[in-house]
Amino acid sequence: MVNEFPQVLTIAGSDSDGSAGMQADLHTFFIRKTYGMSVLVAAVAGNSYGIHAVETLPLSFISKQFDVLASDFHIRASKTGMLSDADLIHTVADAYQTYDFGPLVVDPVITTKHGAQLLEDRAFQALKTKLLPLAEVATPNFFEAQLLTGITIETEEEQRLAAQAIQTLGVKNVIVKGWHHLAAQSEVADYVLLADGTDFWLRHQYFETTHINGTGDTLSATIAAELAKGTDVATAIHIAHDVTTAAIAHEIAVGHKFGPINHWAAENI
Ligand code: PXL
Repeated sequence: MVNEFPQVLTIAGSDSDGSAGMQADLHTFFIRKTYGMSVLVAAVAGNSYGIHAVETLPLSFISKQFDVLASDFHIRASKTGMLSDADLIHTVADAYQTYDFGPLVVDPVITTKHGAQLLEDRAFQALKTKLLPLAEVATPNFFEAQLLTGITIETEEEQRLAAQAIQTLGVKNVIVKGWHHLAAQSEVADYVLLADGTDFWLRHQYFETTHINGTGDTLSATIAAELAKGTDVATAIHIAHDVTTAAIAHEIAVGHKFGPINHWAAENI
């Protein structure tokens, strides 16, 4: 009876406005009927206008959170979010190799949704060489996939090549998220390459909205939640795509500028 309920972990930063990071992950774990736990690595002072300050937690405290969770719970899958410096990434990768926290979903948060780079170079290298090789699934956006591979993505063929190149970093399954400019603004095509070499495209309508905070967090958190329940990777990715699309399609009015997506809209998927 102990620890039977599916437990899932986010290793992430807190975003004070609730729209992204750890909060978006926990909203997602809740609607996927999993029990969410969290290792807090940083906190941002954010609102719908942007991020105004960032603090990172002491590494010893981050390690302590891993230790106490491992001593009590059966975490069946995990995900990482914003890990903005190299020491942080090393601490997380070490803990992940020490304990069994299930398959790891890495959301390689390198850029904002609009392509601005968030990571300094040492952190970028640590992400590539330490964290991504541990990933069961990685979920780079269009910009992150280009930075990780050096491939300029202007066609679906180049998107496919980028996914293959990311697999060579040691990632088992990859989803390279599309960018609406590639498809004349009307649709977005995400490319999925599985560990066994099979692949598929997931396409959805492009929604013209300013309420997209937490989109990447929600996609990767849904995959982690589903893996924690024992769902196979391909099905988990399909569900994550449907959840994220539904949450973008039904806007809620929170904040003055860039608002959150709507997790309740995805509750019945
Ligand atoms: O959505 C990316 C993200 C992840 N983690 C934190 C964030 C954001 C975006 O604002 O604030 C803490």
